Amino acid sequence: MRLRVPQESDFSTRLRGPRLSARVGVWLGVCFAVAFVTGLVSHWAKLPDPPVPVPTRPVWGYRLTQGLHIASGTAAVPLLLLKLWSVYPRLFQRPPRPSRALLVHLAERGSIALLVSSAVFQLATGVANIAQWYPWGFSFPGAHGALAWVAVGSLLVHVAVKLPVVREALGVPVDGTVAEPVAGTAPEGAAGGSLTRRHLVRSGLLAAAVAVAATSLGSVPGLRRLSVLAVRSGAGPGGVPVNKTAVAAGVVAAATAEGYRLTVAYDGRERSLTREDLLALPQATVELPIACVEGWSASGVWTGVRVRDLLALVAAPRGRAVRVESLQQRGPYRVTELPASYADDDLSVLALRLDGDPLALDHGFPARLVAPNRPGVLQTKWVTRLEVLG
Ligand SMILES: Nc1nc2c(c(=O)[nH]1)N[C@H]1C(S)=C(S)[C@@H](COP(=O)(O)O)O[C@H]1N2
Ligand SMILES: [Mo]
Repeated sequence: MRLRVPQESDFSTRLRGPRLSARVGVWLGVCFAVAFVTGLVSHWAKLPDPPVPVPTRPVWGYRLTQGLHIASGTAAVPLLLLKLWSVYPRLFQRPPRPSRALLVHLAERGSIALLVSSAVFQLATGVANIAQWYPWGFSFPGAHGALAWVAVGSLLVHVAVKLPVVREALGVPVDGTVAEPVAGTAPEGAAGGSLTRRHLVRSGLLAAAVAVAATSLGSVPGLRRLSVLAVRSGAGPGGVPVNKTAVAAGVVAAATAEGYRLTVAYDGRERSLTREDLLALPQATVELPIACVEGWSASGVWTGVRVRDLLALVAAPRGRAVRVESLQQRGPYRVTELPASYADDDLSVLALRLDGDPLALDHGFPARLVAPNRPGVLQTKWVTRLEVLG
């Protein structure tokens, strides 16, 4: 047998072709659009000083948008695999002879290469981030956020180039026997065998639904047990999962020390409070979710001192952002900035209790920030200093 490079026409299954690719592509486009928009929302919510304040209502806003972000990204994984399967014989297309047609061909191939590699990069890094596995040297949020623009940009170019083909393919029945009049593609007759294109599209959607259910339903109250592949779905103290533990953050000794103080500072004035002092101040009880960027979320009933009551102790004016500092010595989230809209909000508390019990060490004992409609990464645990910014 002689080995040779295959040609596009060697791939003879009649399932492949524009009618399949276009239909899978539409669903994939929906997933990428949802992921892109919710990703922008997340980026905005994490800005230390957003040009437009992030609304603090609804309190479950980030829970919804980030849940959608992870669900759409997860659904896109099987759909992207099906889409790549449906088009990969085109890798073996012979380029035209040197001419203007070759330049057009290379430009189109180049944009496809960019689209495929950025789409694979986005899904692969997203899944790795959920697993908290970082086999690379770059910052995940930075790279994932930048490549989102590449993916969406090359997706728009791809849709524009393919629009005539897509419209034609969507205009004919998915399994009809109408000849495929699109140049450069193998003819698509009725799909052979018992597997039809309709079955294939539905299988892709079913795989997407199963992937979402297996990973994301843990955040929907009452459905946690359906979420067999969810990360951190085992409920922690008070029904709220634990992300980074006190041991992993290296704060056990500092958080349990007699000498623990919360310091509130503004303009040279400082107040230092023990946990007992904090418990003696007027307490507020709020029901707010922890909504992690990784997609899981859980609601808790938190009791503690309103942030704005603490700021009043040093006579800080309203409308100021607050620097929130953790006992944690290392890590990107040991210091966060609480924009003014949150600092002023009735529902923003320095929580001392969860579900009526003293805060668990892993949930941020002696005190942790909980604010409405706020990304989980910024709900700082083991808080030791609040500094009102000038
Ligand atoms: N100091 C500190 N606070 C932190 C973190 C951290 O690593 N260090 N992780 C954040 C993240 S990513 C999330 S999702 C929430 C999780 O809170 P929980 O573990 O109480 O559920 O805490 C946030 N607060
Ligand atoms: Mo998180």
